Amino acid sequence: MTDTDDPALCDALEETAEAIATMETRGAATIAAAAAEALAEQARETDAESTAAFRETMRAAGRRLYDTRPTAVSLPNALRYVLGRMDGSTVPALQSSVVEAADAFRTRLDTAQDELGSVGANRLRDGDTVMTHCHSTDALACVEAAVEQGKDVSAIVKETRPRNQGHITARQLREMGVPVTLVVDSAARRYLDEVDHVLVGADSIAADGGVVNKIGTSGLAVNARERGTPIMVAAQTIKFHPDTLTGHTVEIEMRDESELVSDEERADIGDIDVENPAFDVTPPRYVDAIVTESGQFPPESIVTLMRELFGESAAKPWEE
Ligand code: RI2
Repeated sequence: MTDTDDPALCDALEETAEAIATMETRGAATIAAAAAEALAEQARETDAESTAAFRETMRAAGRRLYDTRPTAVSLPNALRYVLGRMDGSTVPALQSSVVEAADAFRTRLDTAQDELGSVGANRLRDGDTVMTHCHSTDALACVEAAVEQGKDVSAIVKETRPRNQGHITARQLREMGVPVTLVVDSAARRYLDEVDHVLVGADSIAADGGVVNKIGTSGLAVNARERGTPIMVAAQTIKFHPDTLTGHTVEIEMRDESELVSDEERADIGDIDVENPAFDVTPPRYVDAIVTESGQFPPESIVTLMRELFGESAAKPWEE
């Protein structure tokens, strides 16, 4: 919710923040695009009469969006990109700078995903089977590019409890013409022998090459390593978490307990604790390649690319 001292925000921004918090809008890249567009809407619909008031409203908009989901770093990276380019000595000039930055950001996201897809597709051979976890537009871009290259690819899709985002993956793969086998999460190990690549996305990538992704990714990666199945992570550089360059850890989002068990079922079971972490961290030693729009990298070398992109730390223009 908005801090009571914060300026009022437009309906479109409030609706976007709510949609991200409830996961109606989800997936790290999609969240980033929606956040940038919401900032543009806020800039267009401003009733600020001074440049100071405009800047304060935009910072409040940034804080409202920032607070929605803590783990996907694409969200603060989107805010950083757009608010960091807010510039001008009049309100109309400031408005234009935000709208233009949001447009440029969204274009960059689309381009980056296409470029990443081409890189990832080169790792897939004709006849390969991938195993997916959750739903990642970056991961699916790799399969789509491989299909466009004329390769036959099939998929074993984990349903991904508790929210079953695997169903979205299954539907989108079918739309590409990819044969899909849906399995429960706990069946993954049984099928790893039939799989050529584990292919997942990421919500954040840490400076040490650790991959923060949907809960269950780390167990899948450990099992895949034991079976000798390569693990490929598709993640645009917008997923790189700049705070991890200075020793911070990535906060893992804990979601509502009712996603696991309804109140009725819970009452029936008896007095239990329930925990619902949305993400986990896969250590870099279990990851074979991180595929980005700038090429593929072993996880250990990600820190070099991160320093090039962010320097040693990253500003938080929504806090200034
Ligand atoms: P793209 C999702 O999280 C999944 O963990 C997925 O791997 C990741 O976002 C990246 O998605 P959630 O929003 O950016 O479903 O690749 O909690 O689309």
